[in-house]
Amino acid sequence: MKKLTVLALSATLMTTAVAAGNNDKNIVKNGSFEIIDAQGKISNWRAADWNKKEERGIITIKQVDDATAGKQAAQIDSTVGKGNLLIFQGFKKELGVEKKYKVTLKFKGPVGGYVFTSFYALAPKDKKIKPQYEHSKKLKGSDAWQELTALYTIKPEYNNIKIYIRCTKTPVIVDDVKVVEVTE
Ligand SMILES: [Ca+2]
Repeated sequence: MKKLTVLALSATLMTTAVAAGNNDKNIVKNGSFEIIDAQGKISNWRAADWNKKEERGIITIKQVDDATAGKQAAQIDSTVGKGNLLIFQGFKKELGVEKKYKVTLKFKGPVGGYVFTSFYALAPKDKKIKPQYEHSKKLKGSDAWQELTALYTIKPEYNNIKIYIRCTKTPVIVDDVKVVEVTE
């Protein structure tokens, strides 16, 4: 088991590509948290919080053996102990078409807190369009694994999407994150 730390909001912007036409394809990379990069960090995911700026601390995403898919899951925690953290990654969507996405993930904990997801979609910068920001329902954490599912419809004018997996309290364990395009 490797432990690693990620400085809040120290992430560099990731560029990811989306394969079109296959609605079984998981758009999220490393959604099972099995892959570790050369720096010893969980690949493809970054962490942030939405507390006041002065309360930001070190957010940890560590691999743990308690998994629902594969061998490892991600445990999200923070040195400031306040919760309200998120892990995220980005992907691209074609401009000019509406797209629907289904999110599924498994989570355990946080007792006394909630887990939910958000989609934060941006338009090309030169258009100055307000972001589309959508949230799933909030599910109460417990000691048992639970599944969260959510559907998002992203409008044609947006092409740069981030998926946020959020918790209001820590620690929480997450595994088996999938985002697929719903083509109906
Ligand atoms: Ca896993």
